[in-house]
Formats: sequence, C-alpha cells, structure tokens
Amino acid sequence: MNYIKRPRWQLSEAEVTPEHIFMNRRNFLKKASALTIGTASYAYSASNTAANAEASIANPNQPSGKVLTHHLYPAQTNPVYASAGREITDEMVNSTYNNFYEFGSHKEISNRAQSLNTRPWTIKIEGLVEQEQTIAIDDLILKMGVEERIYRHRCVEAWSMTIPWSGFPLSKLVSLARPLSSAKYLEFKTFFDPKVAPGHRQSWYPWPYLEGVTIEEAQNDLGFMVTGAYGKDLKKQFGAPLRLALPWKYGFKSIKSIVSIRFTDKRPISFWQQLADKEYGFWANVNPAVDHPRWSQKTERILGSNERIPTLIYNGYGEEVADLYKNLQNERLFM
Ligand SMILES: Nc1nc2c(c(=O)[nH]1)N[C@H]1C(S)=C(S)[C@@H](COP(=O)(O)O)O[C@H]1N2
Ligand SMILES: [Mo]
Repeated sequence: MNYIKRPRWQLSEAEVTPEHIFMNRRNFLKKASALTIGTASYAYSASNTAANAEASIANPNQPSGKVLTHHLYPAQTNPVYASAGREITDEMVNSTYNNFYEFGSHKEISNRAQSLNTRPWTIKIEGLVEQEQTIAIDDLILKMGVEERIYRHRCVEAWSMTIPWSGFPLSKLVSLARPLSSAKYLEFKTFFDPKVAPGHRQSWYPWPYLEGVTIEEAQNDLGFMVTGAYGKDLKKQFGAPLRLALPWKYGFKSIKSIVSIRFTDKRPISFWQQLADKEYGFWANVNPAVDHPRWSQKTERILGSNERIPTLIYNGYGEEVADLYKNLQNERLFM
C-alpha cells in the first residue's frame, strides 16, 4: 500500500490507479493531446459536453423520469486530480458501508436507499442571487459537463476511503447562480420525504439534513458537485443524484441528495451542529491535532483494509485550502 510518502503530484498515476482505469486514461490522454496543444491547454471536454447538452435537452422537466445523462460516464479524468496518493477503495466496499441517516443510523443502508426516486428531480438555486432558478438535474449536469477526480474522504468517525468521483466543480455552480455581493454563504439542503426515508420519521433529528460553506470555500477549485462514481452515474446510497465532496473537511460536510442551494448572508447551522454543537461545528476541517470530544483524530482506518494511517491536516489538501483560513484563527476551524 502506497500511503503518501511523497506529495500527490510526485506520484505516478500507475502507483495509485487500478490498471484498467490507468490504461483507459492513457488512451484518453493520447487522444486528448492529439487535440490540444500540450497539457497546459488541456481543455476539458466541457465544450464537447455543452454541445451534446443543447442537443439532448428534450424537456427541461423530465416528466419521463428517465436518467438522461448515462452517456456522460465514464468521464475524462482531470489530470490535476488523477491521483489521491492512495489506493482507490473497492467499489463494493464503498457501496455497502455508508452514512446516510435518512435511511438509518448505521452503515448498512444501501438496500433501503434504493427506494429513493432520483428522477424527476430538481435543484433550486435561491436566496441572494440575481435570479432564483429551478433546474432539472439532467439539465444541470448537461450544462455543467462532467469530469472525474480521485479524492480522499475522511469521516469524522476516523475511517477513510479514496473514491473516483465524477461531477463538476462547485465553483462552476456558483458562477451559474450569479450571487449578489451580499451573499456570504451557501446553504445546501437534502430532500425531505418521510414516506421514502424511514429516518425522516424519527422526529428527534433536525431534518432536513443541511450543510453550508462560505462563498470563498465554494470558489476554491477543490469543492466538487458529485453526479457519479466509479465511472458510472451516482448510486443512491452515495447521495444520488447530486451530492457534495469537500475532501479537506470531515465527511459530514459532504451532503447527499441535494434539492436546494441557498445563497445567504447568515452562517448556516448544519444538521450535526443542531444536534451536537459541542462536537460538530461549521468549519469541520480535518486536523489530527484536534481530537473529537469522544475520540482521537490522530489516525484513520482505511476502509477495506486492516491498515491504520496517520491523519493529515486538511486531509492532505493544505496546499490547496490553507490560505482560506489564514485570517480565521479565532474560529473553531477543526471541529
Ligand atoms: N443527507 C445526508 N448527507 C450525508 C450524510 C447523511 O447522513 N445524510 N452523512 C454524511 C457523512 S457523516 C459522511 S461520512 C458521508 C458518507 O458518504 P458515503 O456514504 O458516500 O461514504 O456523507 C455525508 N453526507
Ligand atoms: Mo461521516
């Protein structure tokens, strides 16, 4: 196992990527470099997918209930995030060990989560924006295009995985939303449907699941709106049809099955913060030096292996995100 001894950018893809993906990527990069001039101008297929998009938006409200975006996967890998310096977690392991409290407060929710109907599905963009909008999920995906990124995922419970997500940068969604200058935060909300989600009938939880980030965090390149994983569109237990991935923060920030994104001037109070403010805060950046009140955060268990490894500050993404926090020393940044 190849736990990060060198920074991510010094590892070769082959060291961290399963062979078949590696080979596909090689082929893809060959094709890509035939089309573009060098890697610096590696222009994502965004224009490509945008062209497809215009052609395939048949009905913006998708009354058919069909997924109209299967054809976008597997997506091209963004070379900047082609490796997370760790082995990718086995898909079966990942698909059968999930936190999704809407379907139960344990990890074996994958069967139950299949009752979630993810089409038709709309996303609301609301609050402090030039114009509020409601977008059908596949229209949004086609408009944004998709790419693949390999990210680490560190749960506050001290286990971790490495996942090949597909999706689009959160920053791109911020641009689409055209926020007003008064907008300081994004507040994300999960669906609420007690008929479908047994957890929603447990009234002691502050449903719907809610999370937030600052607009600066949302504009950082690492924030990712996930629409697929392992080269396919997103499984329900992963938070289909749209979830967040913020790999430098504890996993609970990566909210699943999003129905609305509100731009606001008030700091959102997340689901977990409402439940236990002494244990979970707004920032929730990974830091091995700051223990959870009930356990240590120094190490993490790699899911699907017997290995325990040291946890890294910002989950190893400090280079990308540390600057966001340099003037916030008085905040509870690490819980
Ligand atoms: N709506 C919703 N989003 C959620 C959760 C949840 O219970 N409900 N759990 C969070 C937690 S604690 C983690 S670790 C990740 C788990 O994602 P995974 O099941 O894909 O590993 O989802 C996060 N997003
Ligand atoms: Mo978590």
